[in-house]
Amino acid sequence: MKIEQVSVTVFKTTSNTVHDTDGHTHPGPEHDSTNAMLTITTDDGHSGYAFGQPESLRPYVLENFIKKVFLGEDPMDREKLWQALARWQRGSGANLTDRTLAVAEMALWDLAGRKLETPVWKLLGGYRDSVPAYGSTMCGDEMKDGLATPEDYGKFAEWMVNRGYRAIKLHTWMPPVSWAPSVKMDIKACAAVREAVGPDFPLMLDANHWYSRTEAFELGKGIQELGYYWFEEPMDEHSTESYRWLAANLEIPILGPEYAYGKFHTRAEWIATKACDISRVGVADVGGIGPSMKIAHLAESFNMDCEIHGGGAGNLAVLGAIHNARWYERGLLHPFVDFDEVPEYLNSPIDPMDDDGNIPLPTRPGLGEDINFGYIADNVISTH
Ligand code: LLH
Ligand code: MG
Repeated sequence: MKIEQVSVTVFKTTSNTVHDTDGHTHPGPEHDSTNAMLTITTDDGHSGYAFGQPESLRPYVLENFIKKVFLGEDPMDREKLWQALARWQRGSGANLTDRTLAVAEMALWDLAGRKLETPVWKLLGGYRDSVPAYGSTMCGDEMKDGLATPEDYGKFAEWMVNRGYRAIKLHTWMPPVSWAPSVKMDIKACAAVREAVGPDFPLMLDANHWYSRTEAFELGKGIQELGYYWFEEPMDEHSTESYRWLAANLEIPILGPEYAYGKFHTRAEWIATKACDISRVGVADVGGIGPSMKIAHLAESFNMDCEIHGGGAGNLAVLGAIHNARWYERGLLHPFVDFDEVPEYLNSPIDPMDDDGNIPLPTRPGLGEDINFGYIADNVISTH
């Protein structure tokens, strides 16, 4: 079996979220948006699919890197193909990103699963057939009845508990919110949520990512008194030493790194230098499912949990195959956004959640996405 064709379909979608000037997601007016589907097909008629941002799969990237590495190769040689792409990143002039690697590698996994008629999480070695979810809020805003005040967070937390979420993570206010960041306001929001959900409900905080050490320390102390379960990314993650200092000075577990570059190498440094108590990986952050599994296993060797950043098919596959992660991150949630609405390019959601806060692992072969090929065909913007 050889890869015969690799192509990208860019198509129109509808979105009701927007990004601010720091890249945070917020509710917005309904507007046209775009998505891209990478398709890999073999000489014996098998296909694999994965979705990504059109910019990560633009013609230059497809022609100069993905096709050059993939065409004519056995799609089951995932490690060989991933290593070839990962090595090429250094000399790619920053064109080949971890996000591109992740989409390309996920399409290989999807192809393998479809060919073998098995879900990817089972190919990886199944551990569980469902996973509890935590509700992960959007960052704070200045919208009336949105996430503008500590009381708004408290009210929304009550809604999340009633919806079934098994834990809650707050993203609090960050620039460009006019008065943010504010340690005092973050602690007030965390206190309002604790008050709303009671003393035993698991809560986590992912606050402004650019606090100083002293600010991070003050905030960490505040939420450890409120019985929060983990403290995530309060400072720039490229300073491992700052996190080592924070972890040494606080009792609350420090989780990370989430966005720091360097894949498993960076996670290993954080664990070895005691910069974190819980490791962190997301398939889009580290270049795919394979490297995510390496990181989860690395953490396991240190008796450490490794919590998964973000949702979607790839992250679910990893969660289905590891034991050292407690929750699926479902979101980002906001009072104005119906997260249960199915995106038009799918026939059913990848992460439906029952009233007890459980997400079943998909039973479809491959990554398990129920792709609406008809919608995509009707809304093509370009193919390459
Ligand atoms: O800053 C943000 O908008 C969020 O932190 C976002 O990146 C989210 O993906 C996250 O960190 N989840 O854990
Ligand atoms: Mg985070």
